[in-house]
Amino acid sequence: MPFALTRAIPNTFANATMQVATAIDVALARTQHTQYVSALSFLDMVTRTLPADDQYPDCCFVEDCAVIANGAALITRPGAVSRRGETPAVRRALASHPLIERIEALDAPATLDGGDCMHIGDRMFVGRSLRTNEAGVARLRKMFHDLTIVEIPLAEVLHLKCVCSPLGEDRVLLARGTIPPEVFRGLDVVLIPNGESYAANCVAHAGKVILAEGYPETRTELEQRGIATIAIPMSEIRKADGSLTCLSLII
Ligand code: CIR
Repeated sequence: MPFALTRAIPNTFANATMQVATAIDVALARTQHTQYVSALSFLDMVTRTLPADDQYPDCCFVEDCAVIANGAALITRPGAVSRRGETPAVRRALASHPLIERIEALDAPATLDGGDCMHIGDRMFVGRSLRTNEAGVARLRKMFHDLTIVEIPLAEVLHLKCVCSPLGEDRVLLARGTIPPEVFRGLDVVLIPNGESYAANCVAHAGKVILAEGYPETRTELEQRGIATIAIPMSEIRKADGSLTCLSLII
């Protein structure tokens, strides 16, 4: 059974880095986070939620703190200085997990956010964003030398997974008009309208998907392929420029 690590919403969440809308309702964000954790159970995952740390308003976005593949975890050095102190708690939690055999950490000047990394099959796609630099990508290559690392230049979005996410081992969900589909050669690319690009970030496992509420065309695209969906409200998480994958690290 897969394991998902999450971290609670801190009291300081309204001060999150890179907000895309104002007036975050922290209490509502907590309700939405609880719904997210319950939805992970719909995907048959075992969950563990770390306590929040009010020193770090973005600490619920654990995805950015590590990249996990094939039993190895690379602890990142987040691109936003305000987020660098989030990683030790995540490292401790991963270190005690029986499926993690190797843990290494990024050193300065490298920066890398987990939201820029997407592992599908024998490839790891990595976005070169404002958060992930060349040294970060080089370290990723070294750590995951058994995978083919495919670098994707990014503009206009915070992270790679703002516009795409894995739908299993051979399929990817992608917002039309963002990354050229040819980048995902050999995969079944499920294109969704650019107007629904927020829904391109979903959490998939075992033929089921959690997606953000309010994206009917994406939901239909998925269900037409026989994928069971659960849609959850994400309004407050989104205001902090967060989406579904950002809230968990899955082993
Ligand atoms: C940040 O600016 O880092 C946070 N407010 C949002 C992080 C979202 N994480 C993700 O997409 N992986």
